[in-house]
Amino acid sequence: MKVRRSKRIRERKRYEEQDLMKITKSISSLTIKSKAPTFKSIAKGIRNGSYRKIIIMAGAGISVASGIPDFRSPKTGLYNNLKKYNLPYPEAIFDIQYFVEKPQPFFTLAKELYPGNFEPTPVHHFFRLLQDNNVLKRVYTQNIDTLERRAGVLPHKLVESHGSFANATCVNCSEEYDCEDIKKDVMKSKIPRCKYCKEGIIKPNITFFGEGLPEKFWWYESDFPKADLLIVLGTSLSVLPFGSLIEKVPKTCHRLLINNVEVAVNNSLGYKDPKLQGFKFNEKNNTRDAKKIGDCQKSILEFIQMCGWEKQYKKLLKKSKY
Ligand code: CNA
Repeated sequence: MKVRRSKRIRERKRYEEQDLMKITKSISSLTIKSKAPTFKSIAKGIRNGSYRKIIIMAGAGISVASGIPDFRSPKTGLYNNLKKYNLPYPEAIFDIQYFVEKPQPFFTLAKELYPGNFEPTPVHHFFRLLQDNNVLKRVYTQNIDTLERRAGVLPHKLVESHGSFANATCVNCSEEYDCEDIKKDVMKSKIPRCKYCKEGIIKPNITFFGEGLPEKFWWYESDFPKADLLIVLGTSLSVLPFGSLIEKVPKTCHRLLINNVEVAVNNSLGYKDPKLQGFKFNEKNNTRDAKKIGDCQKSILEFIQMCGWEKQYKKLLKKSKY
């Protein structure tokens, strides 16, 4: 009798242990289920109003479709096509020391890139759609082509982090000019000179290597901690400090990369600061990073559709006066 009782106790204990194991397993599977967002789930989130403070980080890749080459794309990127400028190193074209001595290569390029020659792309219109739907916190662009403005992104919603062609300044006396004031000279391949001090070169307000970033760039310090979604498009994220801003959003903020190659994955950029870790797309513990690899224009058209903004997009295109 005693033996049977202790056998029953042992069996019950075993069952209890098995139950406990099952519960533990289902809890851990629940943790795994709180997994990362996707391109699709983020679009759905925008559609149902889950994201209301969206920050955009954009780069040269978003303007390639309008005819402006980016920097680093193999074969087509600007850095691979600078032979005609006879530069000591590719970055010299945007180096302030070099510019002051030899401004011609920059102005030859400026003639090609001057605002007015290019139209915004679907990605630029998408920024406008975010703004019109009151979910845009801010667009941070590295681009100098002013296409965000042309798409109707309002000045207070836009941070041109590396400056732009919109205005220009005399490097000698700091007199300010509008881009239209110097356009004639640039188009005639003439170096624009200041009409006040008579000697200074008038340089478009693009941030060159060796110059400080525009005041507005520092808005990121209060913007990024408030974001609930970060969308990064058409950038290699290799220019710092801009590239490091992906780390400035809260840990709970979803981050979506839309680019034709993966960038900044697991500190692939080799940031020296250990806090800069990059995207975690492929890691098991990823709970916030999503990616859509491919042409950003195609991806954004798909995204616009998934957000339920197709009609609005078509209307916007019709209304645009380009
Ligand atoms: P980058 O380093 O050349 O990177 C561009 C990224 O976009 C790369 O990862 C490309 O693979 C990717 N890309 C290119 N085409 C597409 C496409 N169609 N779809 C998806 N992805 C694509 O340029 P960044 O912007 O990262 O570098 C910062 C520099 C570039 C800034 O200082 C800018 O001033 C400068 N820049 C600006 C312009 C412009 O204003 N349009 C043009 C060229 C360079």
